[in-house]
Amino acid sequence: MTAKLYYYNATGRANQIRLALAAAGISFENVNATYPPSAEQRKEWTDIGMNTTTNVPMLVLADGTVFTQSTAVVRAVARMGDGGLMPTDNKELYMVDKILADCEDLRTLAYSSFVAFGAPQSKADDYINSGFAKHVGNLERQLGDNDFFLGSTFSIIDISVYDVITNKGTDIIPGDCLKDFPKIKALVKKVEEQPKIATYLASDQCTAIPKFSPALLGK
Ligand SMILES: N[C@@H](CCC(=O)N[C@@H](CS)C(=O)NCC(=O)O)C(=O)O
Repeated sequence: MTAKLYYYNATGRANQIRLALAAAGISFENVNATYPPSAEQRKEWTDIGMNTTTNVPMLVLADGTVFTQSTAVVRAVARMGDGGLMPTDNKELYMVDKILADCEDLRTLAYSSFVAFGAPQSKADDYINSGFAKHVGNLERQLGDNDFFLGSTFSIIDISVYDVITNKGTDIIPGDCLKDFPKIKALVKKVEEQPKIATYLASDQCTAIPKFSPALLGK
């Protein structure tokens, strides 16, 4: 048995978990539901994840251990496998929590700006024209002149930043939304060059999943 990742045939909140699994060397299969999910589908998820709120993305390990809440799942994965993705030093652990929270703020802003999910076009335009840049600027400030957020060591932070910058930025915002952020742009390239990430990004498993598109922002 291999690990199973329950979600949709979409990048979304599962994307950073898939990238972390790949970087940790944990093989997994996607168990995709159609969107929106049916009542039967939700019941199936609830039977496994037990949450009466939300359950997907949900990771079930080969031994049956269940993980829900994407930001907790991504940390759990970083502590597993052979990727060395989670530091042990207290100051670095704070940085992990801090930057993952920064990424989550940007994800939340992006979702609330999606015309396709009911936001007015003016909100999507604000995201494109200033909201995204405000958050990326704050990430770039914290990256500074380092190769990675923890200095020279690639970690779970870089994966989460990569996910949010691509999935909620370069994939959906027309033009070069990183033109004012050369350090984050360089980080994106460095993450893509990590051997396990590069292998995953080129895999059929990854390319089969449709990326988010500018249509989400009405573009
Ligand atoms: N805070 C949760 C949010 C989960 C969530 O909103 N999941 C969405 C997809 S991104 C969903 O469709 N959930 C339906 C369900 O779990 O029943 C997380 O980060 O995992």
